[in-house]
Amino acid sequence: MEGLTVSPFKLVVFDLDGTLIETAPEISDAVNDTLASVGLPSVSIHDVQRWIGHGTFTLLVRAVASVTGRDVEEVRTAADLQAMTPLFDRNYAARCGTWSYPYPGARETLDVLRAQGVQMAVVTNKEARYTEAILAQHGLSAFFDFVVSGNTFPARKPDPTGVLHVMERLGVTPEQTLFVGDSSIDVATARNAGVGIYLFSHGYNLGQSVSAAGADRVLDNFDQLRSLFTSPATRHLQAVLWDVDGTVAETECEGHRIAFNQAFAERGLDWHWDVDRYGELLSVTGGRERMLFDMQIRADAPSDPIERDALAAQLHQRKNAIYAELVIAGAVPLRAGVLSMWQSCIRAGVRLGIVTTTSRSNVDALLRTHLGADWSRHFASIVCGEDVLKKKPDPEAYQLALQQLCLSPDSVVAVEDSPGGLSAAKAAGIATIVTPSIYFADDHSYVSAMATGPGFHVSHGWRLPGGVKLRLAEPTVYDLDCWLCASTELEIDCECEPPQAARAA
Ligand code: XBP
Ligand code: MG
Repeated sequence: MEGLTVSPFKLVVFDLDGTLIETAPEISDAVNDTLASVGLPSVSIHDVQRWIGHGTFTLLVRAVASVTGRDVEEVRTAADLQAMTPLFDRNYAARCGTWSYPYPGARETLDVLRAQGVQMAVVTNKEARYTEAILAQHGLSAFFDFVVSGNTFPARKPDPTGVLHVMERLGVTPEQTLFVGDSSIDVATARNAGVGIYLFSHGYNLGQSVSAAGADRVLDNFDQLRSLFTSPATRHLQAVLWDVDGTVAETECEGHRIAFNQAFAERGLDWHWDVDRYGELLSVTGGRERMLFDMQIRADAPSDPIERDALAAQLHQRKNAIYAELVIAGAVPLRAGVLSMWQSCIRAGVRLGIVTTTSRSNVDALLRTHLGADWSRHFASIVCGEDVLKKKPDPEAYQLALQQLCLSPDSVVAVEDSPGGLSAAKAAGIATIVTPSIYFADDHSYVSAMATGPGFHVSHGWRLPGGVKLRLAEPTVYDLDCWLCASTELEIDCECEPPQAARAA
């Protein structure tokens, strides 16, 4: 796996309105005070949210154009607008700090970043007199090494001057810098400066959907940002345990099934598992066990149990050899999003484990092919079929992994693809994410999963217990940590009353 060590961000640059502070209510009041004082009708807060982003002067221009039906560019240079500007100034100064508030968790996050030695700045298009007033009103000024406002430099966002200035003064490279904003203007600014960009979905984004703005990530709240900077020692999530077949890769249909059939044919047996029959047989975990189960209905299978066992063992050995050849030839890719989730975990100091009841040789073939000969160094625990007496859905494999990692079940998350895998992890007390594989996609028995989703490469289709839909970008390890914290809280709540999520169902 390449690129596993990434330097942490040394500088975080924040936008202000809609990112750090919810300012729309009082800006809206100040705009309406101004419009009323010249006999114009008021505008809605919804409109004001769409107009925030280019500075307060432009916002006032848009408001006047909207209520008078005049052209925006004409209003911008009109004499009545020039006369209204000092009025707005007075009104906004009076309203500043009345109905605005830092978003939940913002202050705690700034505290964590400061404690981690991360430098911070604000780069906003808001005029300096308002920026300074509002940061001071909410006691946030001291957090920032630099504050760049809309009138600090001749050009404002999306021009990168403000961000580049801060980076230069702090001696920080683009790779070490993260811009956190709420709009496509922030995305353009960050791209122009060559730095990473995360957007909050709680902001305004000129009235457009934030998911289409082209950010590197969409964050739903400050908890998600904070966990980026929280050291592994203080984080809830310590390890993610991965099932292999169906979860890490779709190994069954084009891998194991083909290999079984080839092993049967080589042995001169007229046995063939088609796609549907193999799906039925997957309820039996373990390839050898699966064949023994199927032999019960085969007239040409040996009747003597010892002979039957011996045949199953020989076929299984051959099947695994053929499977390895198929995998090495590239027949079985990793499921989309798995590799980047592994990288995300390793970067965050969250350990990885393999917990499967497939044969060790199969895991080795798959991961050697995709990660290289030294694949095992990325995994702190590797439990395979040979290591346990009872295969999944028995929890033994998960219990063994917890022992090897010296972790309690509440600090790990399992990733599974099937009802049997989910049962195994849950029986070991482990919160489980299910990304159903093709064979188990129609199964609806995942109600006890911590989260269910189509795969780690997609942002849509993720659900929490009770069918609650999640709104996020593609999940990362920080989301897993948040889900784990939330699921622990839900379980505590469960003892007295059903959680909100379950009631909503
Ligand atoms: C995996 C299995 C295995 C594979 C084949 O279950 O059930 O039997 O199908 O591998 P899980 P073997 O994903 O829950 O680990 O032939 O080596 O058993
Ligand atoms: Mg599986």
